[in-house]
Amino acid sequence: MHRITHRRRLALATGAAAVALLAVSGCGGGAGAPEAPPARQATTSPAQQGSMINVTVNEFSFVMAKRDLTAGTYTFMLDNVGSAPHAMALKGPGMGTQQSDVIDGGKKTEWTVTLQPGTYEVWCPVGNHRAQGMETTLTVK
Ligand SMILES: [Cu+2]
Repeated sequence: MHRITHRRRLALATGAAAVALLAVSGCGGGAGAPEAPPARQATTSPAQQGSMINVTVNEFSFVMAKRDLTAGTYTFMLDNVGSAPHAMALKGPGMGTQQSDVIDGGKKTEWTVTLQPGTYEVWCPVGNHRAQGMETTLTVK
């Protein structure tokens, strides 16, 4: 009788997994740190020629978006949000007394003037509106 023992051992080779290292190449500083953006100044836009200024008129108020200006040419965008007719009058250096068109309630008009340094009176020349509060002042430097 023959007993044949047949053993085989399989040597399992454990393959070492190669870990691929991603080399981060810092090449010459091409991709540098982000540069700080240029500083921006939050300026209110200085008065330029033809600057528009919103003016809202009502019974009985006179509201200007800006009342401190520098000398130059301005277009007043007059918006009558009331129901009575209104207008805008100005009195000051270099212009004497002038006024815009009178506009009915719900209408708009534009009025362009050139202002010099000084203080201007602003009011509504319709009826007795000025006495009822439709007036303000404008300072030009
Ligand atoms: Cu008025």
